[in-house]
Amino acid sequence: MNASNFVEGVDFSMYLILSISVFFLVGITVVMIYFLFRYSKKNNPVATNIPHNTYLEIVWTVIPTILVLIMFWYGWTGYRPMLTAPDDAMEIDAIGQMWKWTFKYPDGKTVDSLVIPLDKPVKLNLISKDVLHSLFIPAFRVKQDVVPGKDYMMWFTGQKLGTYDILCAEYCGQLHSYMLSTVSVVEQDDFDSWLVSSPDTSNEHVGLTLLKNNACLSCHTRDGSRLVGPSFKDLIGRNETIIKDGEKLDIVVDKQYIINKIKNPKISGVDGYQSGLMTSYEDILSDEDIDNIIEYISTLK
Ligand code: HEC
Ligand SMILES: [Cu+2]
Repeated sequence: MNASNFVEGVDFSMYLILSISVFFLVGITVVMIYFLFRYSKKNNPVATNIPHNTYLEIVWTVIPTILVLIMFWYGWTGYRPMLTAPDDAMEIDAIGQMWKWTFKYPDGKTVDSLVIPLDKPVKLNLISKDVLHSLFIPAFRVKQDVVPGKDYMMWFTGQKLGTYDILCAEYCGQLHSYMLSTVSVVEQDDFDSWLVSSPDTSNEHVGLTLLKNNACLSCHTRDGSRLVGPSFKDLIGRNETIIKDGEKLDIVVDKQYIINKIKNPKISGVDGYQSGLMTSYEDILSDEDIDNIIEYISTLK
């Protein structure tokens, strides 16, 4: 059984086009080498002038036309079913942001890696929070751009139990290659119990869970090392230079500064870091969430 319902159509047209191409590559090369000897000056001292050959010209027009149409036909029939998802498909939001995939199920369950039931069509609504991404599941033979402000979707049916890679296939900045995830195809029963289970975050600080779920840790570390953004370690009370309205300003980081930064990151930049990468979390995090984040950050010493 193939990993998804699209493997057969995509692979067939791939192998068809590849075989036709290999056939002509080898065929033309062989004929070319043969002609090189057969019509060399030694073997064929007097050249024949052939002005026209209607029969040959019809043959080399009609045959390639048919071949191209065959390639088109199988390419199209492999691709067309991808354009319309079945009505009974389970809809999941797939959210791309620098540099993390997040998947949100109809009941609100939000996870980093996709889990889907065997033999059930799944439709992913592709949403980008910032720049162009592209959701690519090689084993399923599906790939679709994720464009901010546009409603794109992809659908598929997982037909073989297993775990398959998910990648971002559109260069989206420095840590593009970190946008890895997986899709696990499981039995319906296992899916049902997985869906109602909640991940074990009981002994994790709420603030840390929030940092993980909102991709903050793709850009900020907890151990003092520099990533795309400044580390959260020793952040509160840190003396630093920020850039506001084109001017440098020395500040001491406090709670209010962090709140402003999370709600409206573009209001100021941090000296030595590229600004404009962080997007606003004003509509995503509640004031309570932000309090929890700050409380957690203040423990990072
Ligand atoms: C795409 C990368 C990215 C993500 C995701 C991101 N940030 Fe940032 N953040 C940055 C960069 C870059 C800076 C520094 C430049 C600037 O201020 O624009 C920054 C600055 C900050 C600052 C100010 C730090 C300082 O030293 O002044 C805070 C606080 C912060 N981010 C918190 C967060 C939180 C909380 C989240 C998640 C809810 C988050 N960031 C998500 C890239 C990111
Ligand atoms: Cu990406």
